Amino acid sequence: MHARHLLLACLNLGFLFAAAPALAAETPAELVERSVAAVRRDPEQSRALAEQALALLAARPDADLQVRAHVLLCDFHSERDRDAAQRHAQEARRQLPAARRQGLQAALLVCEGEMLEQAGDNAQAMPLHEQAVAAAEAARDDEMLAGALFARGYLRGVVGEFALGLTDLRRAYTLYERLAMPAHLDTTTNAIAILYNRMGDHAQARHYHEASLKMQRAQGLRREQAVTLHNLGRVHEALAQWDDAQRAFDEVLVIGRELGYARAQAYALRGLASVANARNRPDEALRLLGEAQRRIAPDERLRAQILLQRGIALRELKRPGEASAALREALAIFQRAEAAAETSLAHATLAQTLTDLGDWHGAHDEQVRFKQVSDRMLRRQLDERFATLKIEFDTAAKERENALLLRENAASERALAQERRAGRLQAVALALAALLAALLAALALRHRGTSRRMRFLAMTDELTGLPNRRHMLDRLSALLATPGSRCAVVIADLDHFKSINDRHGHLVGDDVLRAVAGALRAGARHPAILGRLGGEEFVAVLPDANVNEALQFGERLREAVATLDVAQWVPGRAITISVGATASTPGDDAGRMLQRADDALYAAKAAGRDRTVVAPADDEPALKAA
Ligand code: GH3
Ligand code: MG
Ligand code: MG
Repeated sequence: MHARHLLLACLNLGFLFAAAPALAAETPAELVERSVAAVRRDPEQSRALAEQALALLAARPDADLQVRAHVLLCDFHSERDRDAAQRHAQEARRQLPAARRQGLQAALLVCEGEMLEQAGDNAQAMPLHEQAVAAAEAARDDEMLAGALFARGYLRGVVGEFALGLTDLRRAYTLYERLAMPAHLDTTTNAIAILYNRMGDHAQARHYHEASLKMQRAQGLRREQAVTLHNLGRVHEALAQWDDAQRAFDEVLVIGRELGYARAQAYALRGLASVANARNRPDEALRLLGEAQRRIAPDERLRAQILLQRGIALRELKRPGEASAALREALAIFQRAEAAAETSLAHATLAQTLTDLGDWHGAHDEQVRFKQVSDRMLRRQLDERFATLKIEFDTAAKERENALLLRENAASERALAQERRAGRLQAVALALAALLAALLAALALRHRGTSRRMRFLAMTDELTGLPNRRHMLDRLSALLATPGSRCAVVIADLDHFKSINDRHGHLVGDDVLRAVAGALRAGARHPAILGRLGGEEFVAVLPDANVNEALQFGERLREAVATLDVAQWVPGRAITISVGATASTPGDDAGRMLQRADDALYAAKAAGRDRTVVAPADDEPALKAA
């Protein structure tokens, strides 16, 4: 009935579909390619090209190409010449073991299944389509798989397994989409529409057909338009939209004539006959059916469709005997093909015809069968609609789940990558931190050394290496701050030192200062602390010392300097120092002690130098010289 074969003509050659440019000297591969491309526009040319390719391949065998060409010819003949189709299928099967492309087996199985369908043997055809799907899946050949799924899905629709059929067709659709095969997408859309129509969901069917028709018109695909228009006509027929149905079938007829496409013409004429019957024009219907009959090739389903319409027309023409004969013949074919809708319609018409004949018993039987078949069909349609909804829901859920999984995978991969990156960064950061820590430690060490040195430098007199004035004042203050402690301070000043500088130069003066510092250091024994106050003045702090001890200490210093040999710097000259000393009093401070010692020193200078003078206690007015 439906333009199943028109669809299949486009379908099974999917693996070869590619528009090939016409070349001058063509290889078998190019011929096969062009043959595939021509399937849609010009089946006769397609056949001629496939035969040409086979002729060339006889001299230069190539199993893949030979199998392809034979499958092409199998497809071509399956609609026209069963024996020829059979021969090509056998030839393809013989050469298949030598072919490299494992998936080719699926295409062959599909054509073999198709031949059985053409013979009205759907029960035998189904296992072949199932094998085709399995073979394509095993070969991981998406193109072949799409073709096999298409064939199986279509047939499942025919036998009323709508939900499963829809699943197959949708899988085929997805594969064709992925393979970027728009023409096959279109064919699949058509098949989905046909299936909806069978399911009784005419609105969906019409929607799919119209979408597909629009695309085909835009691309100028005349042959495909004929197929779609015919199917659209069938939808209108089912919905009793007779004007629309007529318009569709008329156009199919026009295209069929334009393309010399006999099968399309036969289908269109059957459709127009159905419209004529609906409009109570049985004569016209019979005429149209007669024309259709003359055009058809071995297509049992179409023959049964024609017989059904003939039966309707003949009954209308009050020729119930002929009508019942036609209807019974149609019924047998429909029943074998498990075509529920047509079987049901044939039963109903036969019941009426038998009533006309006065065969009440037979009429009743047919009425009962009609009820059974139509009830079963309706139940099935309902069940399948539910199943379809469930599959749609499951598919949508699965897709969502897959999308979610994909997203999750992507996310966890991103997370892993980030973790790895973070890990690397962490390692780098750790290394940098360690390096930094080492640097800081080194810097800190150096800083500590530096600051210690700086501190040392800050507290040390550069010239002599003795503690400087600040250091000495700190030490003295610290001593004085200790409760109950006492100490003495001694200041020594070189006598007439300026004259050394003046006579021998400043550098010699420095040398002499260093030599004196050495002598003083030697003279000032522990626990005395010796430092340089500045210029040519030195100071000593004597912990736990009284005035007498300070005096003795001063004298020792003076002797140490006096015995110093400075001939190398200032030949013929002795160095002397004047010393001022003082002892601490309770509550004393560094400033006051230094001042007293300095006063004593001044007194020593004034008294003629080269001597030690002890400062009197605060209440003593005079200075005591040693
Ligand atoms: P008096 O006996 O009165 O102390 O006489 P004086 O010349 O030693 O004392 P005065 O205060 O007049 O001179 C001190 C000189 O010491 C002046 C200065 O040039 C010199 N002097 C101070 N510090 C240094 C120094 O670090 N190196 C050298 N070479 N000379 C210095
Ligand atoms: Mg001085
Ligand atoms: Mg001096």
